Amino acid sequence: MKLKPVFLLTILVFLTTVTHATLLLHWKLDEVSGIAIHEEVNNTSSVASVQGSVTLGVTHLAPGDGTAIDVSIDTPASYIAAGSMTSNNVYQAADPGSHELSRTLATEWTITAWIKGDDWGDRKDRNILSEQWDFEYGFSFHVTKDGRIAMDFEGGEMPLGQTLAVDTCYFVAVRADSNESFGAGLKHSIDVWDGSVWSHVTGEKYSDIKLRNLEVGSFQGDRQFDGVIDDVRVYDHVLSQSELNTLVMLPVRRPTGRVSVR
Ligand SMILES: [Ca+2]
Ligand SMILES: [Ca+2]
Repeated sequence: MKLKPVFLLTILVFLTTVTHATLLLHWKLDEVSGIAIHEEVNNTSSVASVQGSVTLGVTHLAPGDGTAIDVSIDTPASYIAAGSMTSNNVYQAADPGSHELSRTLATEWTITAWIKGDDWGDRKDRNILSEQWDFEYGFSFHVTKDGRIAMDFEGGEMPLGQTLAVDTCYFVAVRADSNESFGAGLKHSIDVWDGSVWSHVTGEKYSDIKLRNLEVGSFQGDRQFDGVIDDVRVYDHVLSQSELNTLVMLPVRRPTGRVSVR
């Protein structure tokens, strides 16, 4: 059979335009003891570490097996010191020294996590993932004191996302794309899955982020999350809606007994 040139061209265009989001950092938070937290992509348990009184091994929020962590606002601050990624993609515990030596996610990126809050009712934000904040860099992905999901930058803030209830499991994501993939002028989307329905809030704000001195569950040892956090991910691309759907789908138990993801 001879393939028509137009068909071959279609295949070529397809292969060159389809890019998959690369998962850069992934903390499953499945530890049940100890102080080392495994980072899946770089396959290391030597970088991220428990600070303060984090409770390990609580019931997972993300689909599948494993566990999650419970962080609190108690003193001393409880969170995961989640390390840095340098510009040459080395994942390390130590501060790379300056923001210029840190990996920059420019043009597009995605952060995702599963959360279940005990309480929002305080004057401070409840951080899910943050980057060290100094000079012109830093970010804080958090829930505000009135229960709204937010992404805050040095020098800017994306408009607030959906209001979340306490004691309720949510998958939350912030996707950013300076190329306006969410519509004309729209450079970010804050996404919430409540177990049955997606909510999306899109807006114009965009900022590059750096992967320096990341913290899961707090912001510079303060503004801690109060509740359960599970399966935190950082991608170097914008996830599509179908990729988000895949992340929130429950595993299907096949007749063979094997578990797979739909
Ligand atoms: Ca987990
Ligand atoms: Ca608590």
